[in-house]
Amino acid sequence: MDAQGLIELENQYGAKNYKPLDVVLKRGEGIWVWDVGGNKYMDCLSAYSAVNQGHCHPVIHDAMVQQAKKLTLTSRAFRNDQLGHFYKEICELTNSHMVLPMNSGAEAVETVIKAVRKWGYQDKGIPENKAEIIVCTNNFHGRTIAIIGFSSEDSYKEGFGPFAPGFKIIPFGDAAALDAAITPNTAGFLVEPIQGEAGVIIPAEGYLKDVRRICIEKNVALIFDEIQTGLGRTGKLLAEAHEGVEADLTLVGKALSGGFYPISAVLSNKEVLGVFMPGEHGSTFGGNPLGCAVARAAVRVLIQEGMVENAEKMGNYFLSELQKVKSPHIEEVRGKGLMIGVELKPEAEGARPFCEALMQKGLLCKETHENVIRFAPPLVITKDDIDWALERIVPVLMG
Ligand code: IF1
Repeated sequence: MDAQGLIELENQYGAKNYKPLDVVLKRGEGIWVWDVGGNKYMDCLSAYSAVNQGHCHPVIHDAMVQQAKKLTLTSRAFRNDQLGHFYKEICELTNSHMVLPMNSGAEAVETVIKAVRKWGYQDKGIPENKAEIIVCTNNFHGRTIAIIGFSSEDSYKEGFGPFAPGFKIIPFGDAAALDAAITPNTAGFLVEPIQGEAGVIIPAEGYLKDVRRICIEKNVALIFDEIQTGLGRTGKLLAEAHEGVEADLTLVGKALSGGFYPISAVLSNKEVLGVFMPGEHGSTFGGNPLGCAVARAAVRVLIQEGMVENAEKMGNYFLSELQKVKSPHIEEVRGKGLMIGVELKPEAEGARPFCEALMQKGLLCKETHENVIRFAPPLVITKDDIDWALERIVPVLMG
């Protein structure tokens, strides 16, 4: 069936919760994807940083196939021979002391909300049902009812209320606002080190250090949502490393599986995640042997193939070249590693037409918040690949 036929099937049967570009993809390899018509594109979105290792990485593929022949799911009523290895490897890699595996990023966020609230009641002495968690404006942490309830984006909330109480919103990047917002009932502060969906918003140097200091001083659990910024995307294994800080709890997902399988995790010191007693939390697929085998391979290739260092080097090159583009449409070009945003001026009338023009030239990227073009290719990209992309991006930006 051709692209139009497949699009019509989607339109006939599918919920309309997305407005995708009209490109129907059939195959992916590394940074490249092909549509059903055989046209080739460079993927500059990486499935929102879930395919950092490149599409269909052979080592991760083989790990998945081998495990899928042996054991895929047992429930956590029993143990499996992949979980302990995954725990040890991910904790040693991230200097964590405890881990709780889940499936989607949103589930990891929901998990950390439960853990931090219980820690607040049990260890900090917050009165029952009074725990507060502070978040930032323009946050994106997922799509569940609790999470959209603390979004500052009305379009994510309209029609879905009522929402969970116990959240307070402060401006992103403003450590003084955090200090002022903390009360004796504050259990945690949940923040993306760089806001992705908000349009690659990078806080001023020192912000992460300041919020780390404030949370220690006031005994508030610092939670970094690294589901998008983590696992090499910003040129460090975790974005927190840019300021040499460590959160109390770190959330990872997306590229934790290299795009092969939904797996996420809450990484923590023992003090907070240790609050869970048997039967208090879990999920059918959380910690399953197939997901763990895939994650072990995905993390192994990320490190062994130098993808984190490559993201830093290629990101610096890509960003510096984009910053040279003297386009009348550009407001700002910003980024860290291979997490780059090109913000357009309001008079450019939105980023979507630029993404559609780039698609015609063989490059797939996505607008965010109307006027930002996000460039986030797989971390295996080379300088030649970036030059190929720039040959297409510059004329579109200058158009
Ligand atoms: C969609 C956005 C990106 C995330 C951070 C948690 C989650 C995400 C920082 C939840 C997920 C995805 C969700 C996807 C599109 C994409 C997205 F545009 F929605 F905001 F990346 F920027 N924390 N982000 O970025 O993880 O439950 O999806 O596994 O909902 O359309 P998830």
